[in-house]
Amino acid sequence: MSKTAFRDLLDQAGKSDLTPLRDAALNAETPVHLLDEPITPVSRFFVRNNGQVPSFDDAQLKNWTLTLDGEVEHPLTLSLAELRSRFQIVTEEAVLECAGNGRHNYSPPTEGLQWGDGAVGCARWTGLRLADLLMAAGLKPSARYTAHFSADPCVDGDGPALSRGLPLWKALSPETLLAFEMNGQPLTLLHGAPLRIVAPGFPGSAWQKWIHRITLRDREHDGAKMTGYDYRLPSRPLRPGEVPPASEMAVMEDMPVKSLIVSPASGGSLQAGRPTEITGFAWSGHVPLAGLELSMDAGRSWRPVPLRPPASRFAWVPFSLSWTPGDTGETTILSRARDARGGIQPVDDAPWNPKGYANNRCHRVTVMVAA
Ligand SMILES: Nc1nc2c(c(=O)[nH]1)N[C@H]1C(S)=C(S)[C@@H](COP(=O)(O)O)O[C@H]1N2
Ligand SMILES: [Mo]
Repeated sequence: MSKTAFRDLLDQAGKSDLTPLRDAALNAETPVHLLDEPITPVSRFFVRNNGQVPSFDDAQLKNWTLTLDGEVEHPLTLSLAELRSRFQIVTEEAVLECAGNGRHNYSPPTEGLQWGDGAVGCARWTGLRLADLLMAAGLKPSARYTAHFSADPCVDGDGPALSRGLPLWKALSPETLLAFEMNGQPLTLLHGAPLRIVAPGFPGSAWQKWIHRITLRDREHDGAKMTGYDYRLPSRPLRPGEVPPASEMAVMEDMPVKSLIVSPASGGSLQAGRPTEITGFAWSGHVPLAGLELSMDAGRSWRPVPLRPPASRFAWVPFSLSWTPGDTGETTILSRARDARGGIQPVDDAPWNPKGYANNRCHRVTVMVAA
């Protein structure tokens, strides 16, 4: 489909603010300066599709079922109404970030969508805990990994676009949900209606949309986009451009500590002597966020910024610092977040990997300070 056809689809979905990427599938990111709310509105939430967006008629949505089978004692098939009534319903805020967010920062460039920095957002997710469903079915001792199935085909129509899964430890973690609502509204089609996985801390690829079947497996799942180099990172540091054998690649199970400056917007202008608010968000995956610093001189000096605890364990944390620019001319502002294990955003290059995942290089905005 052409970029203009994607524009029309985004307009129809109320997502005119998004920037479509050049690709055969519908993929669109948020301009970073529009990520200015603690809960990203659905209208501004990025969209990532590995294949075609499926369509479901009213009867299909009404009769939707989720099947749980494989290494379980009692295979189950439940309607949406049964999923809502039989299990505790929980709501949590969590960041959803595409593994490829920030890929444009890699040098040498890697294959894959050339995302800028806006393939991320934080939403309020409502659904049931995947663990509760697995307990209802009863796990066999052989169960090791979940396998998730959806109806979206590849762009060429040949086979499923994506079938990922979760290691059992994550499937059983309380934050892992089968969600049917985003920001208090039923999921929209582009975000996986009527049912999707929410796997906070894992890359977005693990957040399977349009899910209708979960099979428990006795080994790591090997579905579409689970094997080879897809959504995998090397087990050792690489020289930029080095491609190790696939056997040295491991499934991504975490996202790195990261932050974004939302205001001022890059390319904007400020006035010398007049205080301005520098605002943004910081977050991390399974290792808690521990601190944030800003540099108003391109990384020569840093100022710590106090952070509140997140609203939910995997929500992003807003930051704000009042700054009065002194010198006139072009200035680069950087944000650098740190996690509780000493992980810190690199000022220059993030560790290179063949598919360009998990780029957490410091975000920078360049502004003009006028007299
Ligand atoms: N069925 C299905 N689920 C999917 C995908 C997909 O292509 N098909 N893409 C995944 C990827 S790579 C990401 S980053 C997130 C994006 O979720 P969003 O489109 O709701 O922002 O969905 C994930 N779930
Ligand atoms: Mo993704």
